[in-house]
Amino acid sequence: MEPREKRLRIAVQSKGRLAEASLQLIEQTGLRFRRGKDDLLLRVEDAPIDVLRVRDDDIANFVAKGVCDLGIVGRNALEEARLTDRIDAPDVIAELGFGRCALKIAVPENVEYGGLRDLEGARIASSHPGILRRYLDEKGVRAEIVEMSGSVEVAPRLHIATAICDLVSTGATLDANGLRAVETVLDSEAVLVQGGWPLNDRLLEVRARFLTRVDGVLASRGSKYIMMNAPESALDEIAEILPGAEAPTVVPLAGRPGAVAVHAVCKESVFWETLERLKRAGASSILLVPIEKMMI
Ligand code: PRT
Ligand code: ZN
Repeated sequence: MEPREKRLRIAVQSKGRLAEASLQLIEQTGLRFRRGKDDLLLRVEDAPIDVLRVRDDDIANFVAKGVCDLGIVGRNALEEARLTDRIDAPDVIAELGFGRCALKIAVPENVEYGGLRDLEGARIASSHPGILRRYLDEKGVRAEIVEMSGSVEVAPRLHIATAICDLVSTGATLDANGLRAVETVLDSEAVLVQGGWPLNDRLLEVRARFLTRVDGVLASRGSKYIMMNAPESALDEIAEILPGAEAPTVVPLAGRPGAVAVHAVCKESVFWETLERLKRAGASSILLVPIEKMMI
């Protein structure tokens, strides 16, 4: 086995909501590894990188303590680890656009709620006591927090608490348990974090290359390439319609004076309505294609 400092370590969730999307992101940067279902450590084939698969609750700690160099974790778990384990939180270097959810306070549907003051003296069950405590302190609300690591939504029915504070994505769990969200404590999504531990020159380069590629993957995910033909006179109007496009490429069309081909990268969503507006402005043969890779 090579000494630890010869390979970069990236921590990801082993099983759960972030697991698949995290591995996919790493694969899209061009790294290849064999995925054994229960492997705790995936060795990248042609780069000195290991992917460590752990519980999401451990990721922030591992990166903070230098056990891993990078990690993919929910902002909620990162923030909770910072507040309850009092770690020096690793830096967030990218928001990854998956694992979106929000930490919310919810009360039973049949209970009246007129604002935060109604939580004064309440007992709130939560999977994120550190974040909830900070929120309540900031708002000047004194309430008791009952820490629960799972099934928080059953707490009111079991008379463990009168309110809950848990992660919500679709809201179906709240509905199914007769609860309604009344306050948003934190918006969250998966983030890429980096620790501050020193690396040798080679690994610094490996990390920099990986991070550049992650930027490229994220940029290409949100972008599309659009192509069309148009009369030159419509160029200003077309440039205004194109969402998030900088400096389109304009090329004259052979044998068609006054007509051009317009190519552009759109960094925002392109809807059918956008294409219809382009057509009304005079564009034709409009093609919208996904971008596979992008280096920025
Ligand atoms: O085993 P390990 O400790 O790694 O996994 P875990 O069970 O602690 O975590 P997991 O896989 O449930 O969640 C990992 C991360 O996914 C969280 O830290 C969040 O950053 C993110 N995430 C996104 C969510 C949700 N959406 C989510 N909906 N985490 C949990 N939930 C739960 C929530 O707790 C509630 O029970 O889903 C239920 C609510 O979902 P809806 O869709 O009914 O609103
Ligand atoms: Zn967990």
